[in-house]
Amino acid sequence: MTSNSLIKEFKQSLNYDYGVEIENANLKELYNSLGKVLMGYVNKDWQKSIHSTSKRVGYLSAEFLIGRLLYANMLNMGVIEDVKKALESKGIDFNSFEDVEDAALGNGGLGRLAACFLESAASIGKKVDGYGLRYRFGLFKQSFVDGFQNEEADDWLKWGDPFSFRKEDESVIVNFADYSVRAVPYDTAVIGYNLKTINTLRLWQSEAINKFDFKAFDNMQGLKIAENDYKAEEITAVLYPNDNTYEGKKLRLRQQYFMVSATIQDVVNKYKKISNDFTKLNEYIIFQLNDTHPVLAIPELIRVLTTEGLSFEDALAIAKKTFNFTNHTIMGEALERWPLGMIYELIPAIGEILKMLENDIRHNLNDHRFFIVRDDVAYMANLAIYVAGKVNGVARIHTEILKNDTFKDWYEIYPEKFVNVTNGITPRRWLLLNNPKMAKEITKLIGDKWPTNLDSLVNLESYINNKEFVEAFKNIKHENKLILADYIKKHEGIEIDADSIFDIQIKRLHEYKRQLLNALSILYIYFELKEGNLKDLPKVTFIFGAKSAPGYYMAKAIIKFINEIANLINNDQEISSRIKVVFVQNYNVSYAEKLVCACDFSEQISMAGMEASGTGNMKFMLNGTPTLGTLDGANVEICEEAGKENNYIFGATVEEVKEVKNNYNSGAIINGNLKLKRVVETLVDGTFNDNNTGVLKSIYDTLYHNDTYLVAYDFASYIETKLKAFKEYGSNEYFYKCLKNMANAGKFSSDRSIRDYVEEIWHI
Ligand code: 26Q
Repeated sequence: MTSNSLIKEFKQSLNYDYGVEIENANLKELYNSLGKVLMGYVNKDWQKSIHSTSKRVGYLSAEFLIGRLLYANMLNMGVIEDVKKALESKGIDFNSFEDVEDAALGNGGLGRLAACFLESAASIGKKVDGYGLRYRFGLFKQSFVDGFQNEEADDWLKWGDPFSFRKEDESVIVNFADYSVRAVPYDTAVIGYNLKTINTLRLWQSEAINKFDFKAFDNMQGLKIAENDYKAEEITAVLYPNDNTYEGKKLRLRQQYFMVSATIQDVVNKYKKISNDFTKLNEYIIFQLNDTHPVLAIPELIRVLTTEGLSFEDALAIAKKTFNFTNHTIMGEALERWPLGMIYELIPAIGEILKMLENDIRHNLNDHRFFIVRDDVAYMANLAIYVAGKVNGVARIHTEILKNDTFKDWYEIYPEKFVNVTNGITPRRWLLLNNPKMAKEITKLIGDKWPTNLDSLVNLESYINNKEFVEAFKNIKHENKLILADYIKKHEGIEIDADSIFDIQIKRLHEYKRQLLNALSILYIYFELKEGNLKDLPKVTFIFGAKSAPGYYMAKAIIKFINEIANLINNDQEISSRIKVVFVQNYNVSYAEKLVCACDFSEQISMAGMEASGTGNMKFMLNGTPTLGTLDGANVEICEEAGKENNYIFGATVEEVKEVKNNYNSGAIINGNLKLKRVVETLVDGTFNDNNTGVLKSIYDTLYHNDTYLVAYDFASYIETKLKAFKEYGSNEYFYKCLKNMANAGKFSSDRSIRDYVEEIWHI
């Protein structure tokens, strides 16, 4: 491809699709035509891959948090420079597509992991296809009104979706007891780096079977048609905005079954074209279940195979060779369970199969600790563990907790099933794309192979004390901070100083992630400054980004609290020149790309034992940022790789947490620490205004009487470590830590994760 041929095709596409000249096309038209032209370059290779019959993996996930595809695809196709040149020759700003909405078809970590995994698999040449749901509305758009979270529908398709193709012919029918719907697949190419291979993300959209039923129309039943359309389209209308909490809604169950039934039918239909021996299905495809959300695929496969004439026993034996299961949560209350009554109401055949599975478990294990259905409730994790060949956690400490705690009994009888696969992130999006200047500097020193061989970053070790390299690192980080400051000015209307420390916590809002601990520490620092203490504290900008589930009262309260703190501090003439607080609105993948490369301290402060892995922590590390955090999730392995002494670690360990919880009284800790008490009292002493909602009082009460996540306990060590970190900022020691982290981030490439899955689980 050259920029000349690109321009020619671009013009043609604009002409065919929109009837406009390039000079008069609007942004949406330019975006869609450019996307289609790019697809034109890969479609042939993609078709080849689609029609291959080699063993593949189906990655089943209710979420794929893709973000923006245009730039990532151009990067992996190696055409960024050509496209830039072509656009600029026509006076179009290459960056203008940054206004295009993210595809936010996921909540957070689990959904973003699925997106990184698909990109990695394509980049290392493994056939892994994604199957999920094409939500009409993705994760809500967030804004703040009076400091409270406000949600609006995420109409991502208003920009068009040039990277997907509707495959009408491959539609299937999904049957529920009360009505049936059509599942229409939309395929998106997953383009590997340097076009290594091209895989497919297939997202199912629900539609009415007969869009236009003219008979009904003749009979004056126009309204009925609308109702049918609504009931069908409702299924994939919107992504549930919960993250790490379970919600047992009927529509959610419908979504899950819709997704897995369409996928299983699709795969079985294709398999039947090449073989009629279902006992060898697992030589054609292996399914990876991304948490319990797609676990109904197990009874659905059994159902479909029995309709093909197999016995239940034979079908189950095939399922046992075909499915593997990844767990992403430790919290018991987040584990999915469905009332059998609800299952019977919507999908009675699946209810029957679940009962048969329960009988099977009784027959084989005959132990009350092991069950799939109990008291008329189906336990999805138990089902997954019983049938799956392999069960994996997502970081070493997490897998250990699964084995010794969450699924202890299961581990006892099936020790060989449990394996660890530590999460990873794609270095293409999370260094090459988001931090091009740093990427260029790295390539200058160690060559250009690192994006597909991230372990080779360790070759940077020999430059860690090289003055020139350290200078370059400093300058690039500073430039990235300027860009972020500009962006924040534009989007939040707040001015921040790129010469200040950027201390960043970005992730979903959850009590266990302890944004509250961070907030209290900021208030602590504020009061210290007010009193004339902390004389040599450098200037700091505290940045938050987080969405709360709309129904999560405490999380929303904490958002309000942090916004009130920002208000107080940013408007305090005396203090606002020394510290500032910014809570960015609508934190998403694209915002993350800007924040991750402009950060000085990465806040990873969950209570130990709670964060399964974390992946944001890896993104910061890869961009040369030390972690300020607890020994939780993948932080443990980050410390192992980069050195604990090169990060800022504080707080109770998993063992200490257990110990402390035996006999914990947060009130006593607060009352025993006057500075902590002063900070906590602001929640009730009129310092802040919560518009008489009582949300701040709720936080206060929780801290005193219900401090499940040991905020009070870890407060002192957090403050100590944080202040030490700030003091060290800018020194040689500090930059040494930054570079140590970058040079040792190799393990956290999702290419490595995929290779682990291939070797330990998939064998493709
Ligand atoms: C379940 C039932 C009904 C509605 C929603 C849900 C639901 C949705 C999303 C439950 C959980 C999730 C998401 C969980 C998640 O993102 N977990 C994170 O997974 C990451 C990738 O493995 C880890 O790095 C994080 O530690 C973990 O919190």
